[in-house]
Amino acid sequence: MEAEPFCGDILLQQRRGPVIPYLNGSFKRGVKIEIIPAIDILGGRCVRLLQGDYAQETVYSPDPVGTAMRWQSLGAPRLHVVDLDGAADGESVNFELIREIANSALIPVEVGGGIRSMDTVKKLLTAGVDRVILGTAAVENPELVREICARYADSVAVSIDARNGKVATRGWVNSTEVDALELARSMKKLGVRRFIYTDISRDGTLSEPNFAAIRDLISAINMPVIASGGVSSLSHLRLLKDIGAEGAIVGKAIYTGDLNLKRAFEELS
Ligand code: AMZ
Repeated sequence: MEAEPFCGDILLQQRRGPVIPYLNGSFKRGVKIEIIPAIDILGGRCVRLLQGDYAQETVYSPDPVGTAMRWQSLGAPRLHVVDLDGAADGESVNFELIREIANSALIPVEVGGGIRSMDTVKKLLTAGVDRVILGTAAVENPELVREICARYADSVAVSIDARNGKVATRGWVNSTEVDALELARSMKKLGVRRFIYTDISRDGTLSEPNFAAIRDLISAINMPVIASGGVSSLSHLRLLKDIGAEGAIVGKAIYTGDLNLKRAFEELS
């Protein structure tokens, strides 16, 4: 069935940032990598959690919009914004802040956390968000993912958030027995064209990414994969590029200064 027209679609097309077509050859796997600063919002502030644990929060700024502008001014090609309240509550909680970031930024903004309905997807895309990230919905409501992709496939990424290879949902508080690779394969069949893989046990630890899991995912699905969790040095970014990740999300390391973001953009973007 053909999707009915949506008046925000034209607006979206205009706002959408540079496209990196992956499978038609203009994005060359292993040649470059999109380095994407993360802005995690909890209670209106910019925070980092340790391994996604809401009880282990470090506040880095009271001003997520200012933080977004800072990463943009250093040369970020895209921003990764997570509504942590939203992920826990199942709805977009920090919507006004996200709208402000999307409207202030000149670069594309991807957003995850609490996106569990078509209405929320429309609201975010209409507010200027470039890409919506679906996590819990992929496990709990695959039919919704299919419907969203039927309409907005280029503006969707599914987040595979895994602990020991099994997917966690609802702010990562809920552990499931769903296998990460199986979920990715089934989402690809539903029309998902891009994935974000987060290794929860690495997230916020400044350790290193789970290279093996990322490589396995890329070879299992042969689709763009953005790596997340533990990315904290230039050598991690180089290796992720070499194994064919389309992008890498950098979080704690850019807030602590462990990773020199400007240099990373210059060398690898
Ligand atoms: O840190 C966490 N506890 C956390 C987190 N960063 N919980 C969820 N998320 C992110 C996922 C994805 O980007 O990595 O939120 C998004 C998924 O949200 P949802 O509501 O779709 O499961």
